[in-house]
Amino acid sequence: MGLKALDYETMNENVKKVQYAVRGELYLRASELQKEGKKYMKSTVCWGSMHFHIIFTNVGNPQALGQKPLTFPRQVVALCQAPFLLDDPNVGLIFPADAIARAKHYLSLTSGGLGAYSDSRGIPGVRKEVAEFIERRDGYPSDPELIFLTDGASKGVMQILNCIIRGQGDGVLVPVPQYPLYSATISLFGGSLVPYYLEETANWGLDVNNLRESVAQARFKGITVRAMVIINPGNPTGQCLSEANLREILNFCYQENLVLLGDEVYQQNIYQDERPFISSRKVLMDMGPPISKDVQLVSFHTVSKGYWGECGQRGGYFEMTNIPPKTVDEIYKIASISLSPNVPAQIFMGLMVNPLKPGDVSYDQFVRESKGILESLRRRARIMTDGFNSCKNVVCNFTEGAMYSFPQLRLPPKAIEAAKQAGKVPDVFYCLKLLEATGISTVPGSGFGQKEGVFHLRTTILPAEEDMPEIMSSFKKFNDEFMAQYEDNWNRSRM
Ligand code: DCS
Repeated sequence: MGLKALDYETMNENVKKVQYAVRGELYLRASELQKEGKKYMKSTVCWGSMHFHIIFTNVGNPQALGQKPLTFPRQVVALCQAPFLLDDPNVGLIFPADAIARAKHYLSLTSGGLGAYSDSRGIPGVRKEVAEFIERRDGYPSDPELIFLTDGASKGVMQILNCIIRGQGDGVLVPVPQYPLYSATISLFGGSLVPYYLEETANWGLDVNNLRESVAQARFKGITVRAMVIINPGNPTGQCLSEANLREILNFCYQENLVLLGDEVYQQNIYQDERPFISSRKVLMDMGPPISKDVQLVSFHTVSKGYWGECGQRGGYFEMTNIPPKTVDEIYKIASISLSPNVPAQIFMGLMVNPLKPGDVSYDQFVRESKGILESLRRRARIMTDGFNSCKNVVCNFTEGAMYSFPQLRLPPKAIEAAKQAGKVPDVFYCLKLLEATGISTVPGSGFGQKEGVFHLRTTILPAEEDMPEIMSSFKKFNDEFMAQYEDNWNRSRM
């Protein structure tokens, strides 16, 4: 019998090519160690001086690291999930009046409650709430017909890239370092990734001259560059783009005829005051015609980030600007193949874009909870940056936004040699040793892309604030010993 379609040798090569480091080798090893650690704990054996316990800082998954969900949205969705509670005479004893009212509102927007498919673009009433949010945020009207709700921002990004990439000759400009959703999806759809490098010494800023250079090189290879991705605030780099920079980018897209994909999932995660978040769409509209009427823009948002951190709910949206109606119809058709985005997640999205107002019964609690999370993230961003910068051979830009710290590791040549001998990329080697020594599970910089010969790791800033000092001191102890060990060897071998 010959090979079958799902035998490894014959399956779709694009699938095999995909790499996704956030759940890659390091994550798998951390999961194994966690299982082993549990065994140790059961037999009350300690590993080193303390129980070995894995700190998963590889994924921006706040609630997995102990962040409590906001109370109000959970109350509303609980009532939507169990609408019979609304008929219970005691419901008012457990749920506040505004949660009850909001649950009734969302149920009235659905056709059959949370157990029924919605329109494939999402519930019209929720898309209207998203449009109103965008209008309040940017000061320009937004059309609900051009907003699609999705299962997390990821699904939206995949849908749009699918519509752009026709084959290997089509290129998409992607920042390096980047969140591997982009590299992985471009591989999956058989397109070409065209990298543009962010400037580490300029706090991961984006230099338009680098873009020109990248496009020129791609064209030389026969690639048609069709779109450009920006991640603002950046993952893994944490930088916030200034308004002036966004203008340059939009001008560039206009001149080069590129669709701009604006990944703005971290728009609420800002930890400095010099560069508040400004959306690509607002800047585009501010620029006026002809640019504002010409540049095609798709912007993405999610309920997974911000102070919501509702990653498991899988709620997102994208908004299209200057996309012709016939294309929108095609995108609708493709969305219809999956029938409907998650309906409970759509309610979370509605609640995120249409939050409580002063005077609502639950308002004070909501503000207390959300401010508490954001202020703590701001402090944690500082603790991490300072911690990394106090380590030997480590330099780290401040996390201006998003949820990550991305320190550079200046690995001694002997460490690079040792990695080679172990058959590992140097930063993978470092991160594995870090994991084994401390339980801190990070992602090597190579998973996001970085300049040749330069090494990083990515960690989230999400571990509980009270655990941070201990995590950073255990990191420092490991790092300084690691660096000293390989520097010593290096110096000795040169003597
Ligand atoms: N865009 C960026 C820049 C992201 O960082 C993520 C998730 C997404 C989109 C997709 O999020 P949702 O599909 O949940 O809306 N970030 C991953 C990361 O780097 N760590 O955790 C998840």
